[in-house]
Amino acid sequence: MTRFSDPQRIQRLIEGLDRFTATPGEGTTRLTYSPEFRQAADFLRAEMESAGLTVREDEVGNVIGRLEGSNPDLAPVMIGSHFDSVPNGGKFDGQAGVVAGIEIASLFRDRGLMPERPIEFIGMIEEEGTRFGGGMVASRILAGRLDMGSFDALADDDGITMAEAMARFGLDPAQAHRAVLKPGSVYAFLELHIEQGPVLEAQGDDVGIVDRVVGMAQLKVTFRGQAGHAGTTPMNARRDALVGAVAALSQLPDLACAIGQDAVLTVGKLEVHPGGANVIPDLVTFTVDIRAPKDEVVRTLVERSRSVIEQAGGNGLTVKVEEQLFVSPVLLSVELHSTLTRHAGTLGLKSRTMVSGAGHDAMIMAQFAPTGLVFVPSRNGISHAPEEWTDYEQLARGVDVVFATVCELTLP
Ligand code: HGY
Ligand code: MN
Ligand code: MN
Ligand code: MN
Repeated sequence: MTRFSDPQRIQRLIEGLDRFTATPGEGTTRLTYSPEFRQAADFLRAEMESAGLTVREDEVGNVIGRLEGSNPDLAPVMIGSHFDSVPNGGKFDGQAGVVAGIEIASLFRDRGLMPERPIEFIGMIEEEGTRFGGGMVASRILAGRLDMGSFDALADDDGITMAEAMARFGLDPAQAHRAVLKPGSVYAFLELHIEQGPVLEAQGDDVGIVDRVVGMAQLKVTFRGQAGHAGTTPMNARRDALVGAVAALSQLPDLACAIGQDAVLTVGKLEVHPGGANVIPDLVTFTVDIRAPKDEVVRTLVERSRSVIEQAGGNGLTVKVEEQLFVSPVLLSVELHSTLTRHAGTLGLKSRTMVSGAGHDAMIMAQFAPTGLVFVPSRNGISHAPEEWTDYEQLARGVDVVFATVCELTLP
């Protein structure tokens, strides 16, 4: 079996990056523009430079390394993923794809390979949306699919807008529009990502070559009532925001079960304000994450969720439903899918075509440039948790598939 990449080098990068977390010992928590994020960006810059790349940070904080081509005017192949995380997540989600890029850059350096077409290696911000909501923010900016006014609208749980957070990070939000890529400025986008599911491991496959990504929507719901004393306010005189929210929450999962068609619905974030045991809550916010392979199923589930939520309002409670993200199902490049599959075969690897139930920057970039997405196995299918794991040998095999494909796309 042909092998190119070095599992030990990959391990050193993954473990090096994993030092930068707000929750050491309890998984990876790296919010965009946080101190840990700055340290991780500095680490990536240093590693990209030692891999022989010229490195810049763009106007929104993406870290981009460039390997110049003998024909620098050609649109580059871009390889990468994100290096922000969910709360208490794993050290492979997104990071494996950024590390894969650096390993590929090292392979080009070690082998003295001079591409004709330039190659760019990117570590992206805010794919998870953990801090500012929605998600896939970097790729939506790059692909020109995020309104530039969003930076004043998106805010974290402390009310710090993305624009303010950018300024504190040393960026100028007024310059963010310069991060938007010109149409045609990326020849192809390739992302390596952990599967985050059980299929590859269960089937004994080495890699998954993704041909489509399910559609997804994310809602932010706010119930507003009146705070009050838990002991002196009669039950019939309350405007308890939590009662309204619970009435809605108790019905939402059944909507997904009823519609079927592989639809899923998750309420992952729930905040009760002010959070005192003896205070009637005046404000409850929660998120609703909806996904399905078919666009109309996502749309229907969003609408049904919205009406259940709104019906739980009234009786003195006001309800607000904000749609923070809506991305239709995406088909990835058929040509890149077959190139990646062919190289997996040539490398003696077992591959399978897969649909992705997880959203990825690739699903946004696929609307901007031919895009390929390669999965490597996740142990027990676990992700978005500290137990997330992929053997470095397995990761190296995925890197080899991307490396062989990048060579085909860029070498003279
Ligand atoms: O939510 C997702 O599917 C991805 O992890 N952002
Ligand atoms: Mn994730
Ligand atoms: Mn991810
Ligand atoms: Mn992703």
